Amino acid sequence: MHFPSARRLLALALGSIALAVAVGGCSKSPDAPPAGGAAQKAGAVKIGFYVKQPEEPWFQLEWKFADQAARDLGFTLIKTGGNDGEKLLAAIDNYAASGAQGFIVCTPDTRLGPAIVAKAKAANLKLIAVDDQFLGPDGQPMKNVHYLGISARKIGEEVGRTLAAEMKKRGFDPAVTAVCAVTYDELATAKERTDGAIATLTAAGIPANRIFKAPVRTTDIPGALDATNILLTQQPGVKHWLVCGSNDNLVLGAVRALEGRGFAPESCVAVGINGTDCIVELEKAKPTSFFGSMLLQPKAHGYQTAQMMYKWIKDGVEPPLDTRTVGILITRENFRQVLKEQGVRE
Ligand code: FCA
Repeated sequence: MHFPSARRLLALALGSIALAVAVGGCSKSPDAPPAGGAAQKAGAVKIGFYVKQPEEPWFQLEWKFADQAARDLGFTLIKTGGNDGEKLLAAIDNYAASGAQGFIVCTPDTRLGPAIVAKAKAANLKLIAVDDQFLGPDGQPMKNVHYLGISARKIGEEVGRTLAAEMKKRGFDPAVTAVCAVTYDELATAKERTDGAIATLTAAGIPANRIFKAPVRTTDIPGALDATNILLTQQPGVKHWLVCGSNDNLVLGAVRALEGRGFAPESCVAVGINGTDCIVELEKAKPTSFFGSMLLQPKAHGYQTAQMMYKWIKDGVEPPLDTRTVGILITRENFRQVLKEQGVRE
């Protein structure tokens, strides 16, 4: 993930607003045919769907379910992705130019919230934020922007409970057991998840000085592998690690780091979040330290957001401002069944 300086962010935002005014101005003109040309039917609904990390199975599933909504309801979906604020701002121009009436977005940087809102308004595009809630100039969540996300704290707490229960079940000696929380505190939903896990592990009796954070620089498996390796070097005495993180990939990176250091799979317990990016891991013939994951609801995040947007555009039905989804624990024992029940897998 990129961290543009405050000045660069401002320049980006101002530039994009000017552009949006120009583009919005054109597409609103009653005389000009909408860009997209003759192929576009009058009144046809077009919806953009931007995701920050299109390589993550989580986001691929969101798109897959949004595509399903497009087929069921009969609208055109324009999918764009990339972990780059400039790419997102350009995509919004493109949605407007193609005659879309709204878009759903998981932004690469939540601090771009005010710029995204300004651009959407100028181009007369309806807007729903998914997964990552926008932050206002005061650093607080923009509660006036429609949002669908997870109950991050509660889901994190469930991760913590699962880790504490496994520690007990396996009889780990508390003197040589510690927590590795792979964190990305720059993103509110990510921080709430690991804070929740840490809070329940603390309540379960793990002392604060046995809880370590491994902050990532990039939110992917290599980023988590690097962050965890630093921690493992600093704490050579730990025999059993309880691993939590803000999503599957960060926890998988930690599991790979533990393997690299020779930890036996059963000597550590790792629990992810998403449940969509760890299926290959759970399918491995030999168990790894990756015990399970909190499966989220990609269908709600993809299909439901697209449906909300469609109804808003077509029938003027405004979606609720804040919708939160829950998670279910999947493990090697139940994942096939639960993924099926939840419609994630056939
Ligand atoms: C964030 C994470 C994703 C997913 C989503 C619900 O955007 O980066 O992996 O957990 O929230």
